[in-house]
Amino acid sequence: MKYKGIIFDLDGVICSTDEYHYLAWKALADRLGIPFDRERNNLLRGVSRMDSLEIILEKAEQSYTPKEKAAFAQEKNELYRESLRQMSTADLAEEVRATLDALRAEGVALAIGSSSRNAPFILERIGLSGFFDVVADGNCIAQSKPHPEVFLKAAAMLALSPAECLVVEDAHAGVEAAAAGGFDCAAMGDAHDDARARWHLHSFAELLSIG
Ligand code: B16
Ligand code: MG
Repeated sequence: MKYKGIIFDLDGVICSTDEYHYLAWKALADRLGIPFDRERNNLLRGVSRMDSLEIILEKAEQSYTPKEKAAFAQEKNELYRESLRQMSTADLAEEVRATLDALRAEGVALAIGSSSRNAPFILERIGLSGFFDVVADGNCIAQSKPHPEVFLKAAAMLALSPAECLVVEDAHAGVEAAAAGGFDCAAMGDAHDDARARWHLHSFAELLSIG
């Protein structure tokens, strides 16, 4: 492994909470009579909660006050956290756990770089609280992906430069953020074919065969 550190996105890379995000946004959009489907949901990957809400409201026939928007975001988050409560260590794939352990054994520093404010709760549910050397998440940034702030913060906390780190992402917004910050990126899932990524992973375990 030529990288000294790896910064992992959380939702869609370490675990799959993306379906829970979709179902919670879908419930809110249905209640408000706003068209929303899985294709539009892909636009929300890696994007902050309030920015996600704004994307959904682009299809609304009326405008809403900041106070109403804050209430909508809270409503969605409560539904989403209800789903997260059902998660357990069984939601961490064996392949992911084994790959993380192998990377650690190689001496690679491991970080989380997530837009989510629920990242600490998710890590706790899947048994990874305290596992990563560094957790940079939605609670410690002002600008979410595609801005590179969360990855730059994670690299700084690892005391590494962007050139020494690899970012692993499943969202186009995240691949864009990695490129903007000067990081090499390994893309998977929805972002697999993103041309801005240096590596294109079919599986998480393929990380072990990178350079
Ligand atoms: P929250 P990631 C992102 O996490 C999700 O991909 C995105 O869909 C979500 O809107 C965002 O977190 C904010 O999440 O509402 O929990 O703060 O992919 O950057 O780990
Ligand atoms: Mg993601």
